[in-house]
Amino acid sequence: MNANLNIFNKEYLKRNIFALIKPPMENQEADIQEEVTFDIFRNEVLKDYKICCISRETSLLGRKEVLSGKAKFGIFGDGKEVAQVAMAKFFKNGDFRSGYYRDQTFMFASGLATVEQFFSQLYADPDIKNEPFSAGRQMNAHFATKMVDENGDWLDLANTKNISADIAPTGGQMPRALGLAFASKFFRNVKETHDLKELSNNGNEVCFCTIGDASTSEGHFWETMNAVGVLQAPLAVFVWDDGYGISVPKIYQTTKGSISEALAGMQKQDGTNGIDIYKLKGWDYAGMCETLAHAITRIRETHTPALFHVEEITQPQGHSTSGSHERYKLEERLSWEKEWDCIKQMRTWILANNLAEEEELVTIEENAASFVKESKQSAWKNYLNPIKEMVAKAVSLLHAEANGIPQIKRTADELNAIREPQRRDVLKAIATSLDQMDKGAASGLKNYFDELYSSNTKLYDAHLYNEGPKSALKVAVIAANYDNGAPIVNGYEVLNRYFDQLFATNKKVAAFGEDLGQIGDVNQGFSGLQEKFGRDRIFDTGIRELTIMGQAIGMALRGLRPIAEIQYLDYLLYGLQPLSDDVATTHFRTAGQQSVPVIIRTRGHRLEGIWHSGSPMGMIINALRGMYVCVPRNMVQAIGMYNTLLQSNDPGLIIECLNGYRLKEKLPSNLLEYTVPFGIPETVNQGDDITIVSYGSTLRIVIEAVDSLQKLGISCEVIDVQTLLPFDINHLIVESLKKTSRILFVDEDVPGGAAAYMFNKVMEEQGGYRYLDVSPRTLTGKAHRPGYGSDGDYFAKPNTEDVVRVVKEMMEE
Ligand SMILES: Cc1ncc(C[n+]2csc(CCOP(=O)(O)OP(=O)(O)O)c2C)c(N)n1
Repeated sequence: MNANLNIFNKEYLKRNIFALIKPPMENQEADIQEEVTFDIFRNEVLKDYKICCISRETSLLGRKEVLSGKAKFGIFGDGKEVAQVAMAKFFKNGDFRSGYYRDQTFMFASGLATVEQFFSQLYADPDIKNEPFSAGRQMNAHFATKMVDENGDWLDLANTKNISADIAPTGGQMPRALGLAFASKFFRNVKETHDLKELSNNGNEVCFCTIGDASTSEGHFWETMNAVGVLQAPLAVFVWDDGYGISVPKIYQTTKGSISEALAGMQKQDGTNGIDIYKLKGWDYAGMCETLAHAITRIRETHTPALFHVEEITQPQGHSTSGSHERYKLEERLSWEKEWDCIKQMRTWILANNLAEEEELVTIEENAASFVKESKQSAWKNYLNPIKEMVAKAVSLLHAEANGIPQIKRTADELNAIREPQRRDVLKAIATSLDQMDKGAASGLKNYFDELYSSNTKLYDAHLYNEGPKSALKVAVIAANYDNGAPIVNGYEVLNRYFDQLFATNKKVAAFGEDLGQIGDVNQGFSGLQEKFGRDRIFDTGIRELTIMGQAIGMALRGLRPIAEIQYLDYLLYGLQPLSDDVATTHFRTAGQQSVPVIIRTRGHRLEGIWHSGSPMGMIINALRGMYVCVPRNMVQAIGMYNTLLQSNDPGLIIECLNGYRLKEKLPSNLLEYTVPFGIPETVNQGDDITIVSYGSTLRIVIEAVDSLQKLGISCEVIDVQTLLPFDINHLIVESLKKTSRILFVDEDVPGGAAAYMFNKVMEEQGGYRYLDVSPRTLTGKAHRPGYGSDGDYFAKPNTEDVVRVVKEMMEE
């Protein structure tokens, strides 16, 4: 017997019994009869062994399904089974998981996924009843649980086990994990939230996070570990260390080849912050249960984060279905992996400790195999039957309406003969046949095509944004009111008064970012408010844009209303990845089951120098489909946008004008009520000769130019688009163009950036080309960034004289 195995003895049993069975026995008397305890212990172990066997069979059969062509790609959790049944024991109601594609066993053990559902996702079944994680949108093993209902109300997350939707970019789960854990700290510390019983049990939840050893090379991992070490939030990070990132071994990934060694300086000591670090062996069931029992309790109670470096994990089938690991693993490693397969080791341990007879284990294994086979078949039937029905109906209509055209009959027969048809086969067969028929002849077929096209398009396209009552586009429009003699104040003071009122009335709101707490942000929007509302709601963060975004994501998923700040728009790039990959896809990739209403606040457009003048709007709007992008021309408009977002479940980015904080604005009297509707441009100057479309800081340049042009007898209509996403949903701009027949799009992005996007929207989507008398134009910034100083700005960004010149040219054309 191998000396590394925990052989059962009385002392060991006692320790492990309590580690293993504590959760179900919480209400029992302490001195339980040892025999009774032993039975419970034994059953618990065998139940776990069964889940491991089921999960392994799922991996083996799953791979076969891909290799036989029934699914496109497969990635499985074989080799991680034992560690994950151990981990799942301590995952309680109210807890969250932010993980990656290896966690099927954890999902099975937590009761959050069935094998049948796993196969439905492998087949990309778009029926959410069969595939409840993403309705066929995500690759297999990308899990999620439902967190909001159809009305956009948060479910009782404090009493369910919760899975934030997985994403494929390695390490992308880390920033979100920080936020999910941090939300518990917020709920614990902000007493006003203690009545939000459905969202948190006073912050007693743990966020379980999983990551592969190679993905710890990502900056996301390091930034998260540092941030959580500082913040002291209840985060449990499990590193599944199988030694490789696809083919690249960990000596090329991690300093000293060990993530726990590399992180040692972050180890929490008496009287310091930091993280607890544990080393576990992925085949050591009893050892893992024992450590986790006390470690997770400590995280829950003390909010001390921990890293579990789970070593000696294997990958029996290699990384994924994309290749075989025999290509890059040495024979020695492959045979070590066989010997140290966690299920094999757990089996040996069970037998060595007399927890079961060989026969009993064989029965468990055989039952697991047949159960997985049945689940797989059932998932396949569920997936295929609706398509077969479509095929049958299409074939019968094709025959009925072929009107003697042989090619159509052939198409029908070919469609009928496909063994594993897909929706697109049906649509293609009908579409190509309709092309050969007289228009209007095949009405049944045409109707069926339209029906299929629309229902399937919805199946694959819906939920990019909230579509129900919590859509930002459904927020009631309320205008700003002004009292007689309303004060005229600086832009930053308008914001400051608004945030003051907001924090006094909405306990779910938090604001954070670099220099946002103590000094109240670099432009004083939050000046004095930390003192008033406390450090738990308004606070400074480290310089870590990526995880500031993650902090917001996790909080928003848990029903809070974070306003997370990126100090300058130029630094949004550091935080763009989680916004693009995570925020913008959350509602879509969960088919509407999760919402992440973050508000990202930043300031940008022209000021001074290469990194305080950026307006990379084209990049942003192309990266953030799934978020709303607001470009207010002043702070009063910005507040209306904050109000709109706060009433909805949609995520949004608000870019305040960096040069607008000291400009005077009239203070509205209904700061908390008025809203700015999204996608509705505002005409800020009426005119007849030319339409000028712009937004943000450039708008002021345009207005200056318009005054000069007026003197030259040219009358300009100026339109502020207000939001780039969405863009002019009622096509108001083309109405202006109908009147003026000339149009100029002005912004300070690079050529081909957001101005080109606006141009495309108006010309193609709104059919603006029909109303043009002269060629439409864009006036943008230069391709390079502005040099420092006012002249740098003048020669790089469009200025008043440029607008005047271009408009005059267009008038003379
Ligand atoms: C940002 C990013 N880069 C590269 C990839 C491609 N990729 C997918 S998995 C993987 C290796 C991950 O290895 P590890 O973190 O050890 O996890 P394992 O798959 O071994 O469990 C790579 C490089 C990706 N998904 N995302």
